[in-house]
Amino acid sequence: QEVHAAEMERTFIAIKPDGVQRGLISEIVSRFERKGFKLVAIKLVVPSKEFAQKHYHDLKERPFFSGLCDFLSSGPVLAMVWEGEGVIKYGRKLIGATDPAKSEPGTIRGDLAVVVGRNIIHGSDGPETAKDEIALWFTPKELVSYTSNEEKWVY
Ligand code: FUP
Repeated sequence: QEVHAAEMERTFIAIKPDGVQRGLISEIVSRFERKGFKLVAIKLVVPSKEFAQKHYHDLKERPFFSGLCDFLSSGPVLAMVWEGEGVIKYGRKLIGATDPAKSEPGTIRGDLAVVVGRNIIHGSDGPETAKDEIALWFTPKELVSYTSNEEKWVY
């Protein structure tokens, strides 16, 4: 089966400051890698509060909005773009439910987090937000185009 890179779906995934501080980068990145998804952009950044507010603009009416934005801007965030068939939906599946108390064991939040305010990772929830979030966090030049040797075995 031939799948062309141009048709491939992309999603924005970020390890939040708690995940970075806890040393969970390699654990989380490896779950996406081993699944067969392809990393096309990655960088470590400390977002400003204004930037965090842009990222979470959909939640601005929620009572936890300010605390959430303070938290996201409190330290380094590992921002990434992952590519692959169905990566938006399946990325959410790998991540697990928003509240780690409800996420299944085997998921990232289910295995590695306890409370909703420190749920270690973000993943785009649909094609529109994926597009917007990738554009917010990365310039087009930062999205690297390459052929991974594994691709012909994944697809
Ligand atoms: P998710 O897409 O799973 O990250 O969930 P949401 O977009 O609904 O929420 C974004 C972030 O807000 C969560 F990761 C954690 C925080 N949050 C709270 O702190 N309290 C809540 O009740 C819900 C979300």
